[in-house]
Amino acid sequence: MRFGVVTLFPEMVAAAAAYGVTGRAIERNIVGLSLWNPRDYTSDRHRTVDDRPYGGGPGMVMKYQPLHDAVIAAKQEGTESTKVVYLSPQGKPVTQALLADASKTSHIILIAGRYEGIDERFVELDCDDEWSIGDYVISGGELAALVVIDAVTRLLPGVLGDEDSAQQDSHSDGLLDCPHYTRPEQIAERLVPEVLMGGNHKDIERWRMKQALGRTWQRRPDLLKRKNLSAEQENLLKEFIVELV
Ligand code: 9D3
Repeated sequence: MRFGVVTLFPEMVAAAAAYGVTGRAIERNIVGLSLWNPRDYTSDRHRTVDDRPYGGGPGMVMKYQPLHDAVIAAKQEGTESTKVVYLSPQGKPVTQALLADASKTSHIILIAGRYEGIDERFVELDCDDEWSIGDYVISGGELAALVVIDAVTRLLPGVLGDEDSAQQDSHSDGLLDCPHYTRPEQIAERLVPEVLMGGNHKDIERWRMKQALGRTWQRRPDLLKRKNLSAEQENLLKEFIVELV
C-alpha cells in the first residue's frame, strides 16, 4: 500500500507516521508514504497557496493550481488504481467498512486542507471521494490523514501480530470492548471481577461477551441495532440488563 499526502505541513505527517504500527509498517516496506507540499508547486515570489474567497467573507481558500500540480506529481509514482480523497468536514463519514474497502486500493492520495477550505473545482476535477473523520472541528486535514493511514495500515496483511489480527475478525466485531484489568488485584475498594481470577476460560469468554454487549447497549445502541445477535448473545445481554437493577 502506498499513501501520498498533499499537505502544507509534511513534517507533521512524517513525524506522527514514524511511530508505532505505521512506523513499523513503513520500515518493513508494507507501506510507502510520500508527502507533497503544494508550496513546492508555486512559481510566484511569495510561494502563494491561498487567496481571498470570491463573494467575500472571513478566512482564505487554497488555490487550485498548486494543489493540482501537487496531486499530478503524487499520481506519477502511482500504479493503475489510485484513489484521490479530499479530507473535509463535508465528506462521507469514515467507518471501519469504508476503510476496509479502501485498503483494497494500492495507492491512496489524501488531500489535507488548511484555511477555510479549498477551491471546489479541485474537489470536482481532481478528487474521487471526500471523507470526514467525525462531526467536530479540527484545524486541518493532516490529523485526519494520519487517522486514515493508521486505520488502513492495521488492516493490511502482515502488519499486526497473529493475536491482534485474530481479534480483528473476532465474534465481538461491531461491539464495544469489554473492560480490562491487570495487577494489582485491588485498587481502592475495587477488586478485579471474580470470574477473571479463576481459570475457567469458557466462563471468562462468556463474561467478556456479556460486558461487550452490555456496554454497547448502554453507550452505543446505534451499533447494536445494526447487528444480528446470536441466541446466546441475546441471553447474555438480557442477563446483563437484569443484573443492573
Ligand atoms: C470553523 C471553520 N468552519 C467554518 C464554518 C469550516 C471549517 C474549515 C476547515 C472547519 C474545519 C476545517 C478544517 N477541517 C478539516 O480539514 C477536516 C475535518 C474536520 O474538521 N472535521 C472532521 N473531519 C475532517 S477531515 C478534514
